[in-house]
Amino acid sequence: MAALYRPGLRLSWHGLSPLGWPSCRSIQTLRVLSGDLGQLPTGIRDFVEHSARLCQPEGIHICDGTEAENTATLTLLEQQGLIRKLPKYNNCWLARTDPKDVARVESKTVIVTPSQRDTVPLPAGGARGQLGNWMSPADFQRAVDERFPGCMQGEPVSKWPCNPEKTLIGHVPDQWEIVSFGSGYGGNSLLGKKCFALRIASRLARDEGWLAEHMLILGITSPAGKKRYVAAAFPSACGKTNLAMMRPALPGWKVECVGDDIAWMRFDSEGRLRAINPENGFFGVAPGTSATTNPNAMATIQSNTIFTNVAETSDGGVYWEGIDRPLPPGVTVTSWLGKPWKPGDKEPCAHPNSRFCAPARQCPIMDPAWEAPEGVPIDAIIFGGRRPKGVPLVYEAFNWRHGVFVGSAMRSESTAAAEHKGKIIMHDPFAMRPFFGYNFGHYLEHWLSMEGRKGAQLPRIFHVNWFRRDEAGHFLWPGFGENARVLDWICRRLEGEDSARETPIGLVPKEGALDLSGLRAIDTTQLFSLPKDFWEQEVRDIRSYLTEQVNQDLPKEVLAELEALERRVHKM
Ligand code: SAT
Ligand code: MN
Repeated sequence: MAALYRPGLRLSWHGLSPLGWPSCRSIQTLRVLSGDLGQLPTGIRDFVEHSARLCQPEGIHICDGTEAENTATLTLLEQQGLIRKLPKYNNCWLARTDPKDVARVESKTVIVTPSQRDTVPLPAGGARGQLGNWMSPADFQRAVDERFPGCMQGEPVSKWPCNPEKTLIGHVPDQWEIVSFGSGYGGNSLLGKKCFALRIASRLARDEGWLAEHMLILGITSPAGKKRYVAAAFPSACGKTNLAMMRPALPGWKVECVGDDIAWMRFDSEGRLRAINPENGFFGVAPGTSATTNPNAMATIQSNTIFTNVAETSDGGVYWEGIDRPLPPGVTVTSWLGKPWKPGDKEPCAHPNSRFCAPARQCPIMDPAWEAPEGVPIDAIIFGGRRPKGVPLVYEAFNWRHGVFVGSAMRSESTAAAEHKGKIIMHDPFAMRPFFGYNFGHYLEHWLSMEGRKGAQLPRIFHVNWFRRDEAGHFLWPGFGENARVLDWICRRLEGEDSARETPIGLVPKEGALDLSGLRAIDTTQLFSLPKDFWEQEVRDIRSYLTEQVNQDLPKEVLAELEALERRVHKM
């Protein structure tokens, strides 16, 4: 799998890329199987022709985005044995990837700029940088020369063409260019997603004064009919899709979905922050998705959906851990590895990062404005993570600057969406660690600069944690639809309600301010407790992370917020 991508924004092609693509080995006639090269804008045509001469595919297909094209592509993939039909549903398909090609590969994802510091901060004391990978233009050129010439020649040998040893996902922000080699997995190969809509777009956003963020967008309407929109950043596989499609457990509330993964946000002429979802569908984690945890996702994926690395039932359906659906008598399961599987087996039937890919318009609760070009007005930004200990259910930042610090200090249990192993608490500032398109210190400056924008009505910033556990390891909060109770408190805070009390880390709901009616035995004392020893350790960890990793590029405002938190925690 090799892909070259140039977003069509302000496309330019200089004949020879400034990086200097490898020279073509032979100038053969290009075989266009479908579409008309002559109809393409000159820049795109040059790019296609150059890429084809480089990679030497047997033919070129120019996409037209029609339903007929979609059907023909699915049929071709089925004939080649790459996908199989799931007869239980309407136009649903199963793809089993090479077991070595199942997640994003952060270690092989690079940003190419002449100066290293434009891409990443230089860590203190020679520590290994954790905020992205920089590659020099010369090294990148060599890497491209090694991989691309003739890479599309001949028949693919394996059913799932990939090249894990040579995988490389390169971004050249100065040219708005993405070069991906060796992986067919979502975030590595759907280049409009993380590569463009986050990494390249975050750089564009910095240059042009807007924000490209790893955030869901949802609309929430109160029983009184007041509608608000919020954007929320959580690391991958932390329940963003579940929150974006939530069925509120509180009577009278309505949630509508604008997007579940990426938000592009800019201030309009009235100073309101407006957000659009740049995606057309959902690429959600299958395990854990069920009629209980996310009924709207389950409704969305009944038709026109491609499943990857889930298990298959003998009656032509799908299956995964946490689907919460007993197997009908006589129905057997084949695992994502194509092996017989039965409940109780040690290995999971679906890969933990197995996915569904479905059109957004099929979600029963898409917001009427989800495709509105002007975007929806954002009143609150929510940060969150998977924190088993110490971090309360919800708190509000004191102000924008404190909120930016809260985003910079985000941490979460590691995710199956990347190659990390085991459950460790990882720093994931703004849930953007794998997706920054430029130096994180400069990104922080950019966020801080929003405060100085004339007329900007800054959204309020909150932090949530649905995942706190008690001593015995049980979740202290039921989560899912019950999270509407937290959104209710957030909405009341936005209305100006005096329902918060100050703590050293931020503003938490006053006693009784969180609507817990109808919920059994919630231990709010534990849920909101702030153990001093935990927070002392937390600020130590945040300090060593920010000072070591962001080092010289850490804005003084963020350092000042950290020091203020240290002082408040010290006095606890
Ligand atoms: O892994 S993907 O980038 O395809 C999806 C995600 O992490 O949100
Ligand atoms: Mn994501």
